[in-house]
Amino acid sequence: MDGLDALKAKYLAALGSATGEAALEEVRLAALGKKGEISALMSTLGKMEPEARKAAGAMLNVVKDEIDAALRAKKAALADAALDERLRSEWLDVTLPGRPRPRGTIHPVSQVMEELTAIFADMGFSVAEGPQVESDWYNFDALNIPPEHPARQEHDTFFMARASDDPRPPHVLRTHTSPVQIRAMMAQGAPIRVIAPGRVYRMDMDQTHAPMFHQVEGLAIDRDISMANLKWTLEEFCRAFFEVPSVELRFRASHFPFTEPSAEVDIRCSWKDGQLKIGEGDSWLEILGSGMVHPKVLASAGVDPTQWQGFAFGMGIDRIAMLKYGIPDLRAFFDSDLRWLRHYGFSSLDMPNLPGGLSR
Ligand code: 2U9
Repeated sequence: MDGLDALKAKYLAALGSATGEAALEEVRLAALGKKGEISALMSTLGKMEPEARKAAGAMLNVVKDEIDAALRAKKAALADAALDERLRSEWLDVTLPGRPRPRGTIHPVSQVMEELTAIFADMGFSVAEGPQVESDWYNFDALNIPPEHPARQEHDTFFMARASDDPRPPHVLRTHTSPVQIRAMMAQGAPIRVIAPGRVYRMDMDQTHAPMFHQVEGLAIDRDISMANLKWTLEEFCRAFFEVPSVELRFRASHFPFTEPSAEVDIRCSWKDGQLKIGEGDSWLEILGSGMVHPKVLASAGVDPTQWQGFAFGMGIDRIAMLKYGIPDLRAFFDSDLRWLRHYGFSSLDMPNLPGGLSR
């Protein structure tokens, strides 16, 4: 039976040095498996004399039980070690302070774009976008501004470079977002209700003008849209945007090549101690331009002016942002001064929407 002791010692040593499930399984198969050493010894019992068989069988069973117990113990120890390791590696200090709020802020122009998008979306307008480098046809001709029209000069246009022997007219940095509505009408036809917010470019720079600024234009075309619909739409917009219970608008006759009739729109306001109040007072503030889309413009965009009509308007986003949030100098808008951005910026976690409130 020295052989049995050696066998037992061999397997207990193998178990002692096993480091994982696979090694344990190997030892189990070699010792206790159907083709393992213990099973092989068991199968020799049949040929023994009854007395010897009894003694040898009992000893074999003891060794088998000992190896089996050692296997189970080792298995449990490995599982414990694995759990300890997981607990160590996944340890988490739940008493640590929460993450700080983001330090970046939303620029007032982005905030106002979100606000006006929410307001016009609620009135059934979708948002259209288009290229900032335009052909002169989309920027001027399609909007009833032919080459000799004085409005071409008034727009202080930035022209893109062309080869000196290229006879085609140069492309331009769009001077308004109107080409976006031309493209939208050409793509989807009438009826249509869109707003086009975005960057526009004019060669101009002082306290109230920057060479790049932001506009939003709106367009509503249907069979019987009138100035009355324009007035209601703009009043609703101003009331929602300035977050006041009521507003009063004044339409002054004006002229734009792309609308007929045209009107500049003022809003009733007061200035008290340098502070602007919208909706009350004895002053008027010009906030936008508007009118009924010129039949020639509809025709340029492939919309039949004998069947369809509608209004358009345009306003400066930077300007209405300054008015709403009391920002004095337009030039600071694009300086990227962190102190300015922290002062006038908005939390990135507060998305403007009508039910939740536009600005907080
Ligand atoms: C199409 C047809 C008509 C857009 C319009 C104005 C009047 C207007 C200015 C406001 C201040 C530009 O930012 S600003 O300098 N805009 O006065 N814009 S009507 O009319 C359109 C646009 C597109 C197809």
